[in-house]
Amino acid sequence: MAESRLSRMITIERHILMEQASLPDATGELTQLLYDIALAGKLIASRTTRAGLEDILGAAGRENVQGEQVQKLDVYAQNAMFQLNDHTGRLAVMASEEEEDIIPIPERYPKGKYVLIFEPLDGSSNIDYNVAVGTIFAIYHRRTEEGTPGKSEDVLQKGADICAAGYMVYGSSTMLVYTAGNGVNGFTLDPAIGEFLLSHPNIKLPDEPKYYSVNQGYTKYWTEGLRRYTAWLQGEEGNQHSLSLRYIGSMVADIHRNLLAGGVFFYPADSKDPKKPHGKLRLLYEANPMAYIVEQAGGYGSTGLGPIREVVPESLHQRIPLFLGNRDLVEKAEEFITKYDG
Ligand code: FDP
Repeated sequence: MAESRLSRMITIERHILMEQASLPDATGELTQLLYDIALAGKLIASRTTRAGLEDILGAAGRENVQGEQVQKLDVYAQNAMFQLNDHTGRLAVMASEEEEDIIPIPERYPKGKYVLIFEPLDGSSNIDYNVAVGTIFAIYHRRTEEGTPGKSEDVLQKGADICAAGYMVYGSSTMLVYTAGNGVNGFTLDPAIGEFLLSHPNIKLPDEPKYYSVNQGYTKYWTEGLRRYTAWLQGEEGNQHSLSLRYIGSMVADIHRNLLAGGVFFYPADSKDPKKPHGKLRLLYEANPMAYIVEQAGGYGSTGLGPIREVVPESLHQRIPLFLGNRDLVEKAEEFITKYDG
């Protein structure tokens, strides 16, 4: 008898459990943690699709028609990620792009063996314009003693030590893309049944890339190496091929597109703001998880001088230049930077 379509349907829960079964030492805790993050993603997705309505129904800080406090979306996303994960006993500590310090697990709850680092709402300056935004997360094993409250050293780990990472993108549909070191898989939220269903198994960057993505409005703040590299992407500087430019300005959405279509996303160091000599994006919340995902899909993540995931973090909100995408395109950036800016 032919296999039915329903029996081929793989929910994220089933997929994570299948991955867990292939790891002999797995206890199921990472599985549960990923599932809680997926649930936070569903909650955030349901809010992002109502973003404009919340404005009509009540401004942030006031009550909406249901008598609830209306929160800004980034505050809501922060709370969803925190509150779904603070009490489960799976985490030692958390850190978020939205919070200045590490986020301890409240005293009354048990402390677990994992560390969760997240960017609750990436691309938030786009929300008012109905452009896709996202949530990014990275999971590490704690370094400090089990059962005790987690510390900064649990959070300040190299990207090379990540054990799982992913993102949710709230776009024309909501997708969750994650890797636990065994390839990258993408799930699309079916709003009718409230489940993430496997829609993009084993994502690999296509060999023939299509796009380059950068805020080219900042060209005048760039080094010579960066300008020449961008010209190379446009089919100059001895390159026979040119790529198309696509830049949304929402990192998750930009990288998601390039992951599926092939290409390179970069947010380099520039001289625009002397207070930000290393660009805008954060090592812990954005660069490391995205580099891990891109590398699991066959690509490469670089600072322009070497692998992002080898950088030893010095502070929680450290910024870093980044180049992410097809390996040959990223290595070319390193080549230009070394040659002209080194
Ligand atoms: P946003 O400030 O809207 O949260 O994380 C920062 C980020 O967005 C990225 O998502 C995005 O790629 C970048 O900033 C856009 O910055 P520019 O406007 O400087 O290009």
